[in-house]
Amino acid sequence: MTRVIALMALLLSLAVPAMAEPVANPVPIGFAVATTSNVALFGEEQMNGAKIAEAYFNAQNGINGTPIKLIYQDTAGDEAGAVNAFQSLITGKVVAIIGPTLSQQAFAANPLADRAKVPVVGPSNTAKGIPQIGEFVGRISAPMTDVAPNSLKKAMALNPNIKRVVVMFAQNDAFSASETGIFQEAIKGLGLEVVTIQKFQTTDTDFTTQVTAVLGANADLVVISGLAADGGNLVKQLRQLGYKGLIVGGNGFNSTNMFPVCGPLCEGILVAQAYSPQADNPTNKAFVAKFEEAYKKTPPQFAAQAFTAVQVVVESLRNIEKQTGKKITDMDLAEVRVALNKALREGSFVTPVGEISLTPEGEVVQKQFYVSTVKMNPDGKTGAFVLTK
Ligand code: 1QQ
Repeated sequence: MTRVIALMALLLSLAVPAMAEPVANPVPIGFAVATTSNVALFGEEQMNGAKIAEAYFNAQNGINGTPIKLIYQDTAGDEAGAVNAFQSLITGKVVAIIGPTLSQQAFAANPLADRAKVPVVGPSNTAKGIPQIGEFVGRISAPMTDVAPNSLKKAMALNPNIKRVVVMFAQNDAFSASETGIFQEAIKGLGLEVVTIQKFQTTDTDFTTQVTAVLGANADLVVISGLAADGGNLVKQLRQLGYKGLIVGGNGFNSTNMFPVCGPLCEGILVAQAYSPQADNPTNKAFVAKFEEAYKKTPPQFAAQAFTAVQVVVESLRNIEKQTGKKITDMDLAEVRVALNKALREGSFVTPVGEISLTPEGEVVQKQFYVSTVKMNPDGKTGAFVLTK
């Protein structure tokens, strides 16, 4: 008898690892962005977009009747913070992770999720090489190869006499280093001359050395790849010390939270964008209306991309239920993670950033991009991205 019990216990213990671990109800989706540090200038906009998405999709019956729950984790601004956030979401049994904020963080944290077979949807990672991190890594944020050069063409249309270009970039940030390479190639492709390349750090606050070099170079155009805090201060000091020409900012300038940093001196910066609040599709109209109602302002790109990331996860989970005839919450977590990674690459989604899909490698396919000019309000702290004609 004792031998039978011992045998049964042994069989049970052997069976445990193979036993299905169901997905929780509501369905947990990890959302890991920076809500502290300088990078929170972006993360705050991402959180705003995510909260609208969570309420919106749950009001639309969630996953065919099962609600979703975003599990928020602060990544702060560095790699260690992103790694910790991802680790805790993976062990916290989420079906997918949306995040992190920076490409710099993605290169450190995404391999963890990839090894655990947890799909990652990058909401704002635009450096070259992100989808190639692994099979479980994808993004809905268009790479700067597709987006950034548009702003240079607009700058040339505004000032056909541009010849001498200064390029500046934050050398300690993977996105900025990637984007400046794309800018430099595009500048040469347009027949312009890069007269000097100036480097800085995202932690810098004093840019006197770099600005002096810009003024000495007699440039018609300054092209900056940095993040919102450093980028804003750099623009401010360029203007204060007398630079009068056009300024093109990269994706790190795509936050209205940069406006209080350069204040009235943000006026006129040109920025290429992967989102326009004016985009004419039903999801964007609903998103803009909800966002304006909640926050009394127009949604910025990072909020729209955060909403989009939640949307592609929700719609892919719905698609899995449709295809299998099973409820997500009756399925095994590991099985759902794998099925979700596949479904993300098979769907087509009408989102605030337009109709998008992901390639098998996880790269976003997006059709439309925009260029906007910063217009500051008389208060000198708020302003808007106005589509450049
Ligand atoms: C990246 C970016 C940043 C500007 C996101 C906030 O594009 O790190 O890839």
